[in-house]
Amino acid sequence: MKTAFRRAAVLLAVLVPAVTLGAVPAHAATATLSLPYSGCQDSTGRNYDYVMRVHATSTRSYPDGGWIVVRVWGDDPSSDDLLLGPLTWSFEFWSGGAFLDMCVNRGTLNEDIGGDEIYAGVRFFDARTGQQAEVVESNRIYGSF
Ligand SMILES: [Ca+2]
Ligand SMILES: [Ca+2]
Repeated sequence: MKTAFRRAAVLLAVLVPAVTLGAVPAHAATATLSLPYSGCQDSTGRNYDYVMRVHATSTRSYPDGGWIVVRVWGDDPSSDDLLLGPLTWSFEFWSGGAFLDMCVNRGTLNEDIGGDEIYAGVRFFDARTGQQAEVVESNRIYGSF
């Protein structure tokens, strides 16, 4: 199951330029988690319930490229549950932002009886150093999956 999700996510990855906002402080990464669409089909034709999207931005420069690692978590009082990932997207150049799309099922997001609290942890790695350069936590999605 995890392997299937991972493959879907990697194949659906798209890197597109995002508008750079003047108000964003230098070197501050952001991550916005959303469920923009119902229904998602991976490259093998398998169907899922949702497209889950991370809009990641950073004003840091990555002259040699890098990669982004995403983990989707269910927020809990004691310890958070890893629901999906780690998923990795590589980029050769960085233009300020990227939309990272994944196919997910309701069952993956149903981390609690009743309401669920979903967020993404996003880590940026710089290919020049091979080291983690930035880390950011997304907003929460509250729902009953
Ligand atoms: Ca929870
Ligand atoms: Ca639930």
